[in-house]
Amino acid sequence: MTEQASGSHHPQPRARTAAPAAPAERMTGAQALIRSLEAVGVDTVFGIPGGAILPAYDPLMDSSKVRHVLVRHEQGAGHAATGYAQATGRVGVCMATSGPGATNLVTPIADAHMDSVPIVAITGQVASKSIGTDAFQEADICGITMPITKHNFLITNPDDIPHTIAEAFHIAATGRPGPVLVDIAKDALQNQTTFSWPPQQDLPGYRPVTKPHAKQIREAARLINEARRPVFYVGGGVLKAGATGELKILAELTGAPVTTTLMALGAFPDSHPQHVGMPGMHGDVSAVTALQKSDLIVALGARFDDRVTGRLDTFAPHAKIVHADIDPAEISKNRVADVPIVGDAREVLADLIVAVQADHDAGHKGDYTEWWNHLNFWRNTYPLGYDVPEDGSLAPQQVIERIGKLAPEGTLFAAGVGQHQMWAAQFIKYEQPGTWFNSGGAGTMGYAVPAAMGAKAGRPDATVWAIDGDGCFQMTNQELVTCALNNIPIKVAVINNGALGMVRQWQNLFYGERFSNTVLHDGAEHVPGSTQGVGSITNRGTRVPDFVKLADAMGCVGLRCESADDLDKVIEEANAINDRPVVVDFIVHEDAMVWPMVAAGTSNDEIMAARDVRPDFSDDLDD
Ligand SMILES: Cc1ncc(C[n+]2csc(CCOP(=O)(O)OP(=O)(O)O)c2C)c(N)n1
Repeated sequence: MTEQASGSHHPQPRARTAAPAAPAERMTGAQALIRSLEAVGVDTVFGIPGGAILPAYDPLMDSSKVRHVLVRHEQGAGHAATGYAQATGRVGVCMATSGPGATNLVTPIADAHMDSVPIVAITGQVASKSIGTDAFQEADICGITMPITKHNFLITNPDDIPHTIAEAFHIAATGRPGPVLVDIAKDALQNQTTFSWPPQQDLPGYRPVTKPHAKQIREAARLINEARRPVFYVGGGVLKAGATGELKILAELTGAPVTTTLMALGAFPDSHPQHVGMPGMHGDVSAVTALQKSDLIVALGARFDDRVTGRLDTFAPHAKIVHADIDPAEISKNRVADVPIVGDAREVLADLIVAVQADHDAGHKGDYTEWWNHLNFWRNTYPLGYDVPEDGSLAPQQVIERIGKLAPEGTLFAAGVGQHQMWAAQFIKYEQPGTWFNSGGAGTMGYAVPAAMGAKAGRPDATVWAIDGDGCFQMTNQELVTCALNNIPIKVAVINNGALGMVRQWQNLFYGERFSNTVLHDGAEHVPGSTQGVGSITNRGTRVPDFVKLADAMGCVGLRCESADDLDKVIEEANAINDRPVVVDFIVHEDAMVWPMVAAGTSNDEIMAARDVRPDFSDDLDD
């Protein structure tokens, strides 16, 4: 079995196992590249050809194992590789030519780096003797991507192709996963080499530690059982390690509350009684406050991101920190750990289960009854909610909530960046791992459509909804053409508020309602009853472009929904179309805001449950 051969929707990067040995054969570097991709088990590559990478596209045409999906923009290829990786747990692959082809991959590579997603980007480079001469379409993509890749390689000798590809996939998928770039000079693709498999890998110094230290585990278990107000702070690393089963066992064994970050939604069922919600800038009051008032935070595959901690020097002032992460560089980076644990989240959790149980058996078990009284009070007093407009127009939260409710079992959701992303995190219930993808670290507008495309290409059996904003959608919607032509029938909900909503929200709150350059419609005051343009019920302005016509022009079905009365009917219509991509233009109110909110740079203590609604915390926990 190759490292990619066994399909599972669980997004855990696979460890490598060797493919059967192949006898040495003479061939071009380009042929060796395709054979290497086949050997590591690649089944899908997203890309666009061009001069420098052209030699690789010729043998690619003959591969019966590797499907190439011709995208419309390299950014789409990169995010598709990310979506594919997140949906399948395998390494995603994208390919581009030199110069602008490669630089168009920079954003998705940076995005994958911030969210620790295993992808391999293969780029053509100008011929080796031209490197450094400002040759046509030359860009130093290794230099450019140095800080945003886990590792990158420049190949100028065809003999290096097989082992470098093997190493690239190994690095991308193991330890803390991440993007690896392989830049190959054109002459290395054209020249002859000898191909044999498996190649000899040479990665001195690359030895990710997966097994946690027993002493640290015992210490963590002791703290868990001694704590009065513990919280499990679960990050995306738990999903990547495939550790959700172990997490559930440990959580139930201890009885402690669990929060799952934006990158970890689905790692612990939203409906589980111990789930206190998502922390962060737009997290649940209960989750933010649980961390803030805790006396012990057990961070698992999470990185104390500023969106979670708020103002760092006021974050969780009474908490001791157990921090488990596969990447030692994360530990004590933002918040000093009392108990640092380096290891794979699955192994950490498995060992913690044994250690906590041993303490219980010895008569030491935490009593969190009092803590749960507080948690339940916050949970019940400040639940998520939204206002439904009185004029019959659509509330964006309601649209997203209904899409979640009406989605077939096992639906995958990919979001763009903005208000709709936060509402998709808040109002869709995630019960299973690997069902929610978004650009958490980088916050890349334009992520949703191509990521959904990649997810659907990797998991054709699953329904895939992209929840997108009208701003985001206009950045990468051209990949719907790719979807239409390649039988990748995704569904896209454009939450069309006629504005760059999240930025507008900040202008609303922090810039005195001066809406500088956040209006996407034509600005015209709507005349009631007018048939001009779209958005004839709600709001002002004609929405340009008309997304229904645009969808139609791209070979998709275009639907529109403007009123709450039609909402379920339109969503069900979209759910029933499985032979083509569908775009639904949901015309929603432009004034809705995302709540709760911890304003950037302020303390989590300042969380606002809604506009002018500051939760009242009894201070009896601040001892
Ligand atoms: C590539 C990129 N450019 C700019 C931003 C800054 N930004 C964050 S959210 C946002 C508005 C998004 O608007 P839209 O897609 O309509 O979503 P909404 O917030 O209205 O739901 C902008 C411009 C970004 N995150 N990414």
